[in-house]
Amino acid sequence: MTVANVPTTLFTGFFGVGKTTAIRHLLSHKPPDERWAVLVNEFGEVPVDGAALEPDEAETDGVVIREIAGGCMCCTMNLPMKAAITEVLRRARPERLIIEPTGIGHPAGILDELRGDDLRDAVDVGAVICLVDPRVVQDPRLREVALLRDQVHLADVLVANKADLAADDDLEAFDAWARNLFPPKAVIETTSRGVLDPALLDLAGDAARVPLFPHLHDHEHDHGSPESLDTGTLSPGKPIRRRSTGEGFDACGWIFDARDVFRRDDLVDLLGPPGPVGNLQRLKGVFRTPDGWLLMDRVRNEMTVMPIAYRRDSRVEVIAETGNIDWTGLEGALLELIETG
Ligand SMILES: Nc1nc2c(ncn2[C@@H]2O[C@H](COP(=O)(O)OP(=O)(O)OP(=O)(O)O)[C@@H](O)[C@H]2O)c(=O)[nH]1
Ligand SMILES: [Mg+2]
Repeated sequence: MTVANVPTTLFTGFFGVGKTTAIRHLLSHKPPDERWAVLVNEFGEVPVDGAALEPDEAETDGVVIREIAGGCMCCTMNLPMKAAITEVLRRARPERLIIEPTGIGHPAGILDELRGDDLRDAVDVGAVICLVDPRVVQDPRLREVALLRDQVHLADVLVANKADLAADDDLEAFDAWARNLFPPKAVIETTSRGVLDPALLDLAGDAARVPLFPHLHDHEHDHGSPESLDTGTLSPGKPIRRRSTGEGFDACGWIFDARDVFRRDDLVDLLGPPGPVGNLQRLKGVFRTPDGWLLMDRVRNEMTVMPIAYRRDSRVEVIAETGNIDWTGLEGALLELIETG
């Protein structure tokens, strides 16, 4: 039996806007007897979201999370994306599919793929949900970035997330801007921590929305090496390192042996804002420290550090505008934070 018409929702939005947070919130409202699949594409080669998304043991039931690392799902030529969707549909046979592209994924390419010959019958694409940070609206430099404009333009549902961090005038500006967009949005929401009405997943999308910049995703970039990350060969003090580039951004990720233990406070000083690392867009890491395993999550100059259940290895992924970070220097600094003896 082939899968057919699996309700599918695409979450778009720039690096760190809260896509995964919103998906986690929706997963926590999943009816217990349903099976959902989540496909997450990360820009860098070292996936961290999977570790962060791993639900508590009790919640694992009925949720399948699949990560596609190292790339940009937006490329129409990106066969791994199509293969991953096909595989997750066939193997997990989910009753719902949620897709999170990278922060710089162009939704047009993904939507073309989902509505194309190979997947059209398998999935039923619902409303496209785009998250934005409302603080961006008053910054024309950011608001006018073509990719962000297309993420917004192709969305049926526009959500201002991180309302808790925005000033009242940011939220008012967002509202005025969102209501003036053409064609109009089906739903405009303001929220914090990705709290969204699960009914949005059943909202129909408007397939007639077309991109303003259709050629943006005809870009060239380096998807890095397709080789798998073989963590079986890790040894203490000798991390695996992976780089990828594209769209004016560089990503570098490391995976460390689980026996490497990092000095917690020095780690926060190194990787947190303002920090010596330089101007970065996004940082996600899980680290073993003497106080336990920690998740570090930084979006530009905001960082949170919290305990995490993941225990397999320490790993970190950093994304910055091209040329902003000395990766070898950062690797050296990380290695110096490993406790010895
Ligand atoms: N203060 C605040 N923090 C938030 C909110 N939503 C998400 N965050 C935090 O912002 C950070 C990024 O959230 P994610 O959900 O990982 O964002 P994302 O869009 O999936 O990020 P990428 O996949 O890396 O592009 C995390 O530390 C979240 O806890 C919010 O409404 N308010
Ligand atoms: Mg995410």
